[in-house]
Amino acid sequence: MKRYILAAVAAVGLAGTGVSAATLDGTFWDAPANTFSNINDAISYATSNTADATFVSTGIDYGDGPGFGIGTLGDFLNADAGSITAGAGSTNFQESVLKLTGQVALNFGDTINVTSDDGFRLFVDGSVLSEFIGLRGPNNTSSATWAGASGVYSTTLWYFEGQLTQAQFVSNLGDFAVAPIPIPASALLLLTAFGGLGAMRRRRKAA
Ligand SMILES: [Ca+2]
Ligand SMILES: [Ca+2]
Repeated sequence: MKRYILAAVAAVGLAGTGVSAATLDGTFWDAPANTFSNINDAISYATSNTADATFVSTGIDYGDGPGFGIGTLGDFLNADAGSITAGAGSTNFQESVLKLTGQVALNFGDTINVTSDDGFRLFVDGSVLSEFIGLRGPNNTSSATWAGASGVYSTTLWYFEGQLTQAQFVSNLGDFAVAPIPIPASALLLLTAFGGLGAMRRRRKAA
């Protein structure tokens, strides 16, 4: 009996170590000039081409430097530049696509803001919550309010930089990010482990 409890506790401990910091996973595609000027074409490009880099997003505060100038992906990502894992492709930021994915804990009435140059599309729980389709200049913000139930949801935030001379991507979405295995899941695992123990004991009695 004691052995099985220890095993259950060990299982919970392992789940605990699997919990990463509350970040979003970033993917980057550099595109040739004049490939897209709206978010639909940008997402199509990304989904049919190999990504050029990945990174870890600790907070979406990108390209907000002097003049919103365009350089490399590293220039754009500011504090997250150190997390970039580049492939063989270019990391030039002019005409490119970013995809951020992860999980967010949202309460009814939470507001998510996205300031972008150029467009973006925000998915929460598989549905579009907010978007800006085309090109626009810096410091333009789209806001959306979460009207669903409070809970933890998957999210994907697409962004593209079009042909224009500036780039910016700022959002509070990262503030809602939660680890892939939140504490309730660990508690569930503990219950499952003890449930399994009960089944084991029942099987033993039957034998
Ligand atoms: Ca490009
Ligand atoms: Ca732009």
